[in-house]
Amino acid sequence: MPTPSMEDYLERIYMLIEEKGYARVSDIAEALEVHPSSVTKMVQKLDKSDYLIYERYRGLILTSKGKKIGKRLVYRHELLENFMRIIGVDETHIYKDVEGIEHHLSWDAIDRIGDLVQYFEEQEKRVEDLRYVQKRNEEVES
Ligand SMILES: [Mn+2]
Repeated sequence: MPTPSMEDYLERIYMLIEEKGYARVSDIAEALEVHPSSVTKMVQKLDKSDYLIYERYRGLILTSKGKKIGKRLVYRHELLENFMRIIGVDETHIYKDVEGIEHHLSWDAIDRIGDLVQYFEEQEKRVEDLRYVQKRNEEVES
């Protein structure tokens, strides 16, 4: 199992390759706001664990294992953002909140959140009902 930090890298590398067709050390460093030397270290670690193949002057490619996990990690992040949006979390908090929890949930919990998101998406009325409850709670608080 990848560590939370390895997960952050795999998620970001998968996204960069999806968007640009490649992921350079400098792009990864910029995206994760870390020093390029940290990226090189981690990329070597990910290579050792067979998530990717790294060649100093040719860049990196994800192995099938790396692709499979990267795809799930990107899905997980997007699902949790959708979840936050549906339950009404303010847009300014969503990204940071997801970054804070994504590594700490079981895949069981992720799948159950997936069901819940689907439950709300299937009928707009369910989201409206939730907003009604939230409005009522706000009125009680004030
Ligand atoms: Mn993330």
